Amino acid sequence: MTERTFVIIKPDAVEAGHAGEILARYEGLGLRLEALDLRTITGEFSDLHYAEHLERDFYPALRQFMTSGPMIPMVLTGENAIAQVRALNGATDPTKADAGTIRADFGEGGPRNAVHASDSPESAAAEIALWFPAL
Ligand code: FUP
Repeated sequence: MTERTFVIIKPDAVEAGHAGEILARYEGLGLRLEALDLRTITGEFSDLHYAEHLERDFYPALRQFMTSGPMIPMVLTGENAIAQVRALNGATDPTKADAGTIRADFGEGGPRNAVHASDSPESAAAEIALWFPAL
């Protein structure tokens, strides 16, 4: 099934100079770029993106991190794009991510886990509408 997913190369990975390698790994899955930007967001925009996490104890640190510098949001299209990208990204906690995944290789821990990706067709549609409304 050809589908779209929404992905962010987060500020930690951009700052560390890993954006090109991470993007190459997504392209290596056979996925195609449909939109891409270098963008710094406000706290209010972070609240919209992470609406389901606003009340969580980790959210203030996550919000601080997500507004700390430029990130690369993108839309990727291809066969089983959502599941393929989630598998390549690895577990949310980089210390628990399988060897060879993006988070194991580039994540540090806490909110600094290198990447974000949609976890369902519904979240992909909502995130693409929020970040790339022209699509
Ligand atoms: P994921 O779907 O893998 O991005 O994970 P979540 O939506 O559960 O979490 C969103 C972000 O919050 C993660 F990328 C990292 C951060 N987070 C923490 O900092 N601490 C936690 O305990 C859980 C998540």
